[in-house]
Order: sequence, then C-alpha cells, then structure tokens
Amino acid sequence: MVKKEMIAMLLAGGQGSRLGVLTAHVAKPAVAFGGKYRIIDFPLSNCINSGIDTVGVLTQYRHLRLNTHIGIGIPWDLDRNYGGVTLLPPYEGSENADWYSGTANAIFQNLEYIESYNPEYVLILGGDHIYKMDYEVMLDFHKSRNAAITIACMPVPWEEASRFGVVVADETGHIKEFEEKPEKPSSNLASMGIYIFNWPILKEALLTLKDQPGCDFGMHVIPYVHEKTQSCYAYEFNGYWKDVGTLGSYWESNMELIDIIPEFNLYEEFWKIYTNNDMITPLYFADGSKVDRCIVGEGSEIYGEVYNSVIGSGVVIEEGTVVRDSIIMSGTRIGRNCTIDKAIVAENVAVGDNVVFSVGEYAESALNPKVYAFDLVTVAENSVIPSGVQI
Ligand code: ADQ
Ligand code: ADP
Repeated sequence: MVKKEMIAMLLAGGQGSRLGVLTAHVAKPAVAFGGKYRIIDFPLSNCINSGIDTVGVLTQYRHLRLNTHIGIGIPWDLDRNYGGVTLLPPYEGSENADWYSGTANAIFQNLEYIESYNPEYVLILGGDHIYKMDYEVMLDFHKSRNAAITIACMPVPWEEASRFGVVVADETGHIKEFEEKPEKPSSNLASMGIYIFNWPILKEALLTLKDQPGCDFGMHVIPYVHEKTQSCYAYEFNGYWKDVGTLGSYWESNMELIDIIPEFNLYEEFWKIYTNNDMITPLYFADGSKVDRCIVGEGSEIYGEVYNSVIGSGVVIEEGTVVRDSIIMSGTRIGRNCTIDKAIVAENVAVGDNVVFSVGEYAESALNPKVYAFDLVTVAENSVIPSGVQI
C-alpha cells in the first residue's frame, strides 16, 4: 500500500455542553455555522486545501447528524478508495473499551487505522474551531525544526490563558515549558490544540500511557513527550481562530461574518470552505421585504425584514416580522408579525405569529423547557413556539 506522509485525526467527540440546547441533539462539530456550513467544515476544508487526503474523524456523542453530513466525503473531495474521510466511532477498531475516555485515548483506540497508512506524521485536530490554516506550512516548520511535536499556538488575552494549554518558547519556537490549563499561567501563548507528531513518537507515547485514565493530549501526552524528547516546538499562527464553544462566542463569530470586511472571509477563492448542502431552490425576496447586512442561505423566502443576521438555507420569514442580530438556522419558519432580537434559533423550528424573542430575563418556561433566555434567546432544534409567546 502507498504510504501517506501525513494523515489527520480530527477529534469530534467532545460533549459541547457549553453550547446548551444547540448540542442537545447534535455533536458540536455538526452545529450549523455561517448560514450554510457546519463547524466541522472548517477543519475538513483546511485538510483538503492543505493537500491532506486522509482524515479520520473520531466521533462519539450524538454523531448521527455528523455521519449524515460527512457521508463519504464528496463535498470535500475526500471520497477515496484509499484514504479519504473515515468516521471512527469508539466501537470500531477498539480493543476493549467502548468509549473514548479522553482525546489521546481516542487516538489510541484507533492505532490500527493509523498504522494502515504507515504515516510519517500525524496531525491532530479539534473539531470546534473556526479558522483557516495551511497545515502543509506547519509541516514544513515541523520538519525544519526536526521536531518531535509541533503545537500550533496563538497569543490570547492574559485573563483567558488559564483555559488553554500554554507554552513558553524561545525565538526559534523551541518549547521550554508546557502547562495544561494552569491556574497561574506563565505565558499567554496558547496551544490551539492542533499538533503534528512524528508518528513513531506519538505511538510510543500512546502505548506507554495507555492505562492512564482519561488519557488526554494536553494533560498527559504532551508533558510526556516534552519531558522525554525536549524537542517540542511552537508554531505561531497569526490568523483568525475562534473557539465557538460557548453561546456567546458562537453568536459573536457568526456576527463577525457579516462585517463589510470580515476578519474571517468566507468569500476567498483561494481557500474555499466546502460543505454538504442539498438545497436546490433559489432565494426569494418578496415585495416589500428588506434585507440589510445579512448572510442568507439558498432556498430561503423572506417576506419580512432582516437586519444584521445570519440566516440558513430554506428559512421562511413571514410578512410583518422583523429579525435583528440573530442566527436563524436552516429549515426554520418564523410566522407573521414577530420580533426576533438577538436570538439563536436552531434548525427546523416552527415559530408562530406575533412571537417576541428579545433579551429578557431567564425564562425556562413551563411552555417549553428547551427555551432559555440569557443575554441571547436560544431555541433548540425542532421546537414549536406557539403564536403570541414572548421571551
Ligand atoms: P480543550 O479545549 O479542553 O483543550 P478538549 O476537551 O481536549 O479541548 O477537546 C479537544 C477536541 O477533542 C474537541 O474538538 C473535542 O470535541 C474533542 N474531544 C474531546 N474529548 C474527546 C473524546 N473523548 N473523543 C473524541 N474527541 C474528543 C485542548 C488542549 C489545550 C488547548 C485547547 C485549545 O488540551 O491545551 O489549549 O484544546 O482549544
Ligand atoms: P464542553 O465543555 O462544552 O462540553 P467539549 O467537551 O467539546 O465542550 O470540550 C471543551 C473542553 O474545553 C471542556 O473540557 C472544557 O473544560 C474546556 N474549556 C475550554 N474553554 C473553556 C471555558 N471558557 N470555560 C470552561 N471550560 C472550557
């Protein structure tokens, strides 16, 4: 079999509990983003744009949507006989466990998959960040330093540093210290959770640490390899990179897409983001409709007014309704004369007439336990909101 120089392992098995109702039924990487995409489209597109054609996707929680979305990988040109994209749920190829107890344990349970490609390098990716990165450039850096591991890193505000792995590195990128989520960080250069490993080194570490409960990259594997090889490097990334792990950051990064010159641009020809979209009908703007500063997906029908919003595909916004600063996901219908302000309405929701969503107080209503209001009104997918409801 042909050897692959580098394959990617995309970790898509986190719980994503901080996204609340948005991940009640779907895995975080499968959550819609930017109108027509899902979060996982970003790392998957980065792979193919970087020339990586073999990607294992490690799934576990609520992975049905993820499976349907990825399918055999056609939109990303990852439908291959050898390589391509492979979904790797815990029960396949695992020796004795039926659950990925940690990120490194997930990789350990798929040793055979990796071995079948006999790679020199393995790229480990998370499934919950929005960014564009050329992993090939990172690999060149890795080779030039003769590194055991290269960790993609980015400076973050000091007050946020303690929720990341942080590194202290010299000007060549050589890592002197690595600490996973330290209480008192000694640096604000954060690990992005993107690693290139020399495969023999990663394999040795996984076999050594295999009995470690909840074996994790940040907690166990990186400290182990750092200690052992003293050859870990930080690859500094300076582009846009956003953790969409909380409702606030999720909303904010969607809103950033509609800036006139967005910091994160979906329209760049040289780095396309691919997705699976079966919507075939065109967009329709009715007489008297108003749409200002929005992204709107195909197949949507707008009869009302929409401002500063990200609208998915196949969304219907009826007459007399005003939507502002909101994310409305695919397949949702909003009735007449509604006011929707600063809301995240998930997929296939049916909202009646004269409904008001505006930033109110906490409202876990008797009406529908899936509806919450923080500083955003968030509605779970497939919910039905009867006419006249005010949140
Ligand atoms: P965390 O943000 O805590 O830290 P982590 O929980 O390790 O991230 O999840 C990383 C990725 O793996 C996510 O995409 C998640 O969905 C997935 N994942 C989590 N558990 C999994 C499991 N059991 N099986 C499969 N997939 C799983 C990491 C690093 C930090 C770094 C941040 C950057 O540990 O050092 O700073 O990422 O966000
Ligand atoms: P969640 O924590 O929403 O369930 P994941 O399981 O996908 O999400 O993994 C995210 C991991 O990131 C969690 O283990 C969590 O501890 C950590 N984390 C990252 N950023 C933060 C943050 N701002 N606050 C708390 N935990 C965070």
